[in-house]
Amino acid sequence: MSGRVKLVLATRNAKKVPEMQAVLAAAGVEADVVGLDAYPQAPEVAETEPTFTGNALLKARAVAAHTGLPAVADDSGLRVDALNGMPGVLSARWSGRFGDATGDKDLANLHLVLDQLADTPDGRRGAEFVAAAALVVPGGVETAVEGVMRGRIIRERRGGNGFGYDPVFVPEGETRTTAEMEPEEKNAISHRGKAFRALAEEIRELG
Ligand code: ITT
Repeated sequence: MSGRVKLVLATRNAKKVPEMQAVLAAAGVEADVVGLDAYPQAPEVAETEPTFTGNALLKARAVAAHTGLPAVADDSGLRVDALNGMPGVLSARWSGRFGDATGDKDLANLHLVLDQLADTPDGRRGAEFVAAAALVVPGGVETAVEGVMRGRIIRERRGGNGFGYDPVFVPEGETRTTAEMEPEEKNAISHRGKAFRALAEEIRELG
């Protein structure tokens, strides 16, 4: 088959739609990607699974069923070696109700991790961002892939780009945090960039 693919990206995070479009375009895949803004009635899916892949599949299945279109969903987070892989799937809500009350949950999450690592020496501050991306075709295949970006957690925030834990994460082989990089630079090495690129080949097949 050949032609333009129409896809729904199961997110209300407006930044992810152009990111996915850019990855697909760079891979030479012609696709129209729309976010959930185009489907206000789409169900809210709780991320109840213990793995990133499980949660990405839950979201993609629900959106494929609702829209009747191929759906892509991602789930991502930070795994810190010295915290036995936490916050992991709990990354977005690590600081719990305290984080809600501060008005800047991302900042509260980041400071909690910094405090937890306060006594961890520089040589043991390894961490990785992980992203799972799932593609579900109604009545058809389900595919899930994972992307990882290794790095370390520094002691103070640096940089104003990105979101979440970016200001304290320095990728392997870099001196800058991911918050000090341009979006294209980060996409080229990031967990989500890798996962979306891996899925691009599957999406090409739908055309
Ligand atoms: P949707 O679920 O609506 O797509 P979200 O922003 O909540 O949007 P995730 O569940 O995928 O996205 O992200 C979980 C958390 O992991 C996020 O809140 C961040 O704290 C962290 N995280 C994931 N990717 C990150 C990145 O590239 N840079 C910094 N933090 C990241």
